[in-house]
Amino acid sequence: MTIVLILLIAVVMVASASATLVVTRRRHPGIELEPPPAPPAPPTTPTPPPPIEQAPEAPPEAEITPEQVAELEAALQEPEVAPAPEPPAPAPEAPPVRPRFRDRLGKARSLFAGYVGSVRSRGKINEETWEDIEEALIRADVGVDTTTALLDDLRTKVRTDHITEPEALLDALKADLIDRLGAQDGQRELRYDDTVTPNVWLFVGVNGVGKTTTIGKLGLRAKAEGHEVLMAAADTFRAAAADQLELWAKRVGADLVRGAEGGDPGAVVFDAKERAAARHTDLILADTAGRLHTKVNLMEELKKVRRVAERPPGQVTEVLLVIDATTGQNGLVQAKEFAAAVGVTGIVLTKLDGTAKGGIAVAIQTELGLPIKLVGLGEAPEDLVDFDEHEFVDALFG
Ligand SMILES: Nc1nc2c(ncn2[C@@H]2O[C@H](COP(=O)(O)OP(=O)(O)O)[C@@H](O)[C@H]2O)c(=O)[nH]1
Ligand SMILES: [Mg+2]
Repeated sequence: MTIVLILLIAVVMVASASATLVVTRRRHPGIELEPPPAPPAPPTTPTPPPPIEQAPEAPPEAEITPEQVAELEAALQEPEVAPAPEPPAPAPEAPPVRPRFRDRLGKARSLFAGYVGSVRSRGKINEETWEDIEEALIRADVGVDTTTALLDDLRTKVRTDHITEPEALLDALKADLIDRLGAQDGQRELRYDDTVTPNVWLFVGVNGVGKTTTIGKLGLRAKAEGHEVLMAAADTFRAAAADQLELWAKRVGADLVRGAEGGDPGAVVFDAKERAAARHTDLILADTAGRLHTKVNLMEELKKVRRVAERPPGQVTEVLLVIDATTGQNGLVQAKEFAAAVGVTGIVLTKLDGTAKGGIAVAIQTELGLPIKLVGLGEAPEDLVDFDEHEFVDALFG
């Protein structure tokens, strides 16, 4: 009996162990099992599987159908468009910085620097000193007449003020230049009469000097100052000229009046005035075609444009002659002719940043008494700045 009982217990134990083994194998095929723990658990509660450290085996590779291949190829050819990344927040635009004369008058500064250095290096004033000064002024486009006048003044000062040092001589020259370039109070400002509507500013000059660009830059400034601006494309020689002004008008947010190519520029100015008066636009910037001051018929046409612009409503408050500073002494001849024909009220001296030598500013102001109101120190809108004789002369001698 006891033997039968022992046998029975043994059979039960063996059966339970093999059952556990089968269950574990089914759940984790491929896992090497450790020898069954002793004592064996009761047959009803199977031993929990050992913690899995390995990833389960990958399922058998599925076969790829031709449709899937085609789909994949299409996906490769047409890469999924990734959603556009959020555009970076625009960096706050730095306010345009007004350029400094000394940074832009490159050519003029280097020309003067050589002579000034040479005058200083001598330690005394002698004949070579005077030659240096004369050569510097002539080469800087100041012109013979103004140079002679400047030298006469300087010799007188040397005598009366007992100047013996080169440095003091240079200071006297600077003071004289500033004096000649100086305008009377208020003469330098752009003339605007707020009792008339509209004010007309007429821009005249030879080809390519920067008339249209100056109108654009000035338009931005006038708008910022609160004026309502209308641009009149009275340069009817080429359609492209009116197109160029139209671009500026859009940028400025100004009204624009243009005529047919080859049309009457006077008619454009007439229309512009009517429109400005009807819309209470207070400032008309009128572009005109570039013309050689030597062409009599073209200068006559300009006179007519000015006469039309003078008629009411409104009034011409500025006739600005735009001169390219790099043309040197010829700028003086242009100024004389335009002044005689249409009564220039001020000068805009452009491209002082280029190869200009700057002296033409002295000649125009001295010989014609025409105030230089604005100067162009580059192509950007902020590069059109008010003329300042102190800054200009300091830049030349800096
Ligand atoms: N560097 C420089 N270029 C200028 C200046 N003013 C105008 N320009 C350039 O001169 C060229 C002729 O200007 P534009 O206004 O068309 O001359 P317009 O024929 O008199 O109307 C353009 O390329 C302008 O950008 C300036 O002060 N400096
Ligand atoms: Mg133009």
